[in-house]
Amino acid sequence: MKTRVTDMLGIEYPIIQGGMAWVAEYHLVAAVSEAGGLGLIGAGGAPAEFVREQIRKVKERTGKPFGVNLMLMNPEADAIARVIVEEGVKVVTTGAGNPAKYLSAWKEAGVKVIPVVASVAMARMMERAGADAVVAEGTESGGHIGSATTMTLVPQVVDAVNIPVIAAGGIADGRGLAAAMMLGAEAVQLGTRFIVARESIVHENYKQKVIDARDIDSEVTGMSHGHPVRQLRNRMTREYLKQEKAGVPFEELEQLTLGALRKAVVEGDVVNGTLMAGQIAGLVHKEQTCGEIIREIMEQAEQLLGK
Ligand code: TUI
Repeated sequence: MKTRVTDMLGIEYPIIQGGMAWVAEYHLVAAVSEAGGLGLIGAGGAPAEFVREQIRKVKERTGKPFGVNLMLMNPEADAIARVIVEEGVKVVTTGAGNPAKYLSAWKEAGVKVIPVVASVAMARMMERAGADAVVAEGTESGGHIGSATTMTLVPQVVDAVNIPVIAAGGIADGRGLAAAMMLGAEAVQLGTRFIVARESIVHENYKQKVIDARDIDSEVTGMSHGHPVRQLRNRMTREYLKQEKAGVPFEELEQLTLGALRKAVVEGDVVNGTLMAGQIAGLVHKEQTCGEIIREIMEQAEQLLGK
């Protein structure tokens, strides 16, 4: 299934891994890339030098293409943008903001730039700024989200830009990949299914929560203050939503979530931690290696698309 995205990135299959903070570290990234997809280091809120180490560790494990996801609200975003160039990273995706100020430096260094967008306007702006592709991410996704669904966003972005579009949000199997192709996407980005990958260092408790989740088990916190984050329902979301409804200010609510993603991923605290995951968690039933996940998705999609 060759597309402009597989050609541009030099990957075997049109599957890229979401840049999940704490989750997408070098073990997962190298495993996804080795399996023929594109692994992406999730810089999240990490310091620049940590990201540099991660890049070097991925290079020790695989000679295949991989990238870095830069979360633009990271206070060290400028420094990470430089590390990406210094370490010769070939692909960058960005999230939670507008990466325009880094584009010229990245383009000069030959880095392929793929901003994650949640609207047609942002996709157009990124194409004009020189982006090589965009990820159109629907509200079904885990983590920080926009409001349009994948089904509505992807074809509208496809019609609005000439650069390739990668679909994200609510995709976890071959049916999702086939559907995304039908909407005009040239690859898909998956997060939730890779949380439970065998090579993912996510704590067993968090993986089990994803595996046990049903279709309606995610909540969106932070909607009222413009920072909507999708995560699995637990005591943390109940408390957050209760306080949010009562009008507790953003700064105080932030105290609740400080360090909560780390707590979930590293410590396995599924009660007070933030269990970011997409609505498709209900479709994710077991832990598998990245190779098994990618092969299964490709076989199913190829059959459906008659390839
Ligand atoms: O970035 C993501 N997903 C994320 S980032 C993240 S870390 C975090 N943790 C707690 C609170 C907030 C963030 C967890 N998940 N996905 C890509 C994405 N980008 N989704 C939506 C957007 C987006 C939103 C607005 C992109 C651009 C944008 O434009 C803003 C502007 O500056 O115009």
